Amino acid sequence: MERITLALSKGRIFTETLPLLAAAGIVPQDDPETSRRLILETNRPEVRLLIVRATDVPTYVQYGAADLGIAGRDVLLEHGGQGLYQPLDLRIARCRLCVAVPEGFDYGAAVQLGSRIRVATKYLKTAKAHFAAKGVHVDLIKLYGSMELAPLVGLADAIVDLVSSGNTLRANHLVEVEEIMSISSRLIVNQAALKLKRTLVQPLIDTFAETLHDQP
Ligand code: PRT
Ligand code: MG
Repeated sequence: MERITLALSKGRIFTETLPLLAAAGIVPQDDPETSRRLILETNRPEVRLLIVRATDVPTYVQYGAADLGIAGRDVLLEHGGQGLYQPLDLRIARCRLCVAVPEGFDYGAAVQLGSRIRVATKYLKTAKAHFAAKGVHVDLIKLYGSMELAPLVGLADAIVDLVSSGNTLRANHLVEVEEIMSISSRLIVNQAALKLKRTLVQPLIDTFAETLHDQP
């Protein structure tokens, strides 16, 4: 039997993908929040899900360990997208990538003066491209999480991070000073799988597209 494998992360992406899968008649047999299984069977024997870290999804798909995947635009930009076909913006797990600074830090003045600004972020490539395009001098510091802490303890002047409600920034006395881009998650497909498993892959892409089209 020919099978297809979809890689995705647990948490918000899994939760927001469930209705799309349901529209395609796919129901996972386990809940990744409670199960320790990393391979989830579904009600359809030819479809299974891999639960991986959000940043690892493009890698699984690039190398064909998964035929399809769902990943944020933030993650795809850092990965580079090699070997990936990106047919659909699923409009889920939405947020924005922003520059934020401590309350009271005059970002505009620092930029105008041409000062070097220290910026902590997980998104090195995207941040580098953003500041280079604006001609802002920055020293980028790579972190893997909790970027909001960096300005509070003097590690950085600013951060580049994802914001949705803004509660995390507010709780840490940070303010958003620049939106770099809006973010949502995309369906990604291994280019070889698209050709070799077209009879299974294409209908799934089509159903997702129709479901999105029917949403406001
Ligand atoms: O959490 P983990 O370290 O395991 O991995 P991850 O953070 O890469 O995964 P996950 O599941 O948290 O995020 C997966 C994807 O969801 C990201 O790649 C984004 O495309 C998308 N997404 C949407 C978000 C958010 N909204 C979001 N708010 N990812 C992270 N956040 C974080 C943000 O980094 C910040 O710390 O939530 C905090 C801000 O939220 P607010 O509501 O307080 O503004
Ligand atoms: Mg997270």
